[in-house]
Amino acid sequence: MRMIIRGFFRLLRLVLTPIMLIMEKLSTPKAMSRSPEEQAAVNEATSDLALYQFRACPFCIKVRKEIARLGLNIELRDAQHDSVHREALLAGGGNVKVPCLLIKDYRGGEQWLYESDEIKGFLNQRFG
Ligand SMILES: N[C@@H](CCC(=O)N[C@@H](CS)C(=O)NCC(=O)O)C(=O)O
Repeated sequence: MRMIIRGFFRLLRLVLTPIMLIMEKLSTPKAMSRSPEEQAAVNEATSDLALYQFRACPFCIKVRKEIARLGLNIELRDAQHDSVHREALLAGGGNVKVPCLLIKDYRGGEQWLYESDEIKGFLNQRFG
């Protein structure tokens, strides 16, 4: 019975994942425009950020769309299939829950920000 249930959910994921990714592609907004100098400064600032995420997680999609809207180059780290990123998220953030934004500061400190709305709020405040 457990095998059937697991198989059902695997099948559901197989069907839903491409649909969600197509929907994401179709509904991702255009990036806001900046001067080359402004964009260079933003790129420099976002080099200290990384988003731990799953490809087909709706909360991650929400954050990725905001990242696209704000025109940010933030490294995306797959915490679902990449065991190194998964372990790093667990060790640093304390929980394998996504999305989670890793924010590094110039002194080498780290903040692990969970919750899609919190992440969106942070990105908007800093780059919006
Ligand atoms: N309220 C959270 C929900 C995040 C969430 O439920 N993420 C799922 C993936 S879609 C997850 O990480 N589940 C693993 C877990 O909770 O252990 C948000 O808005 O970020």
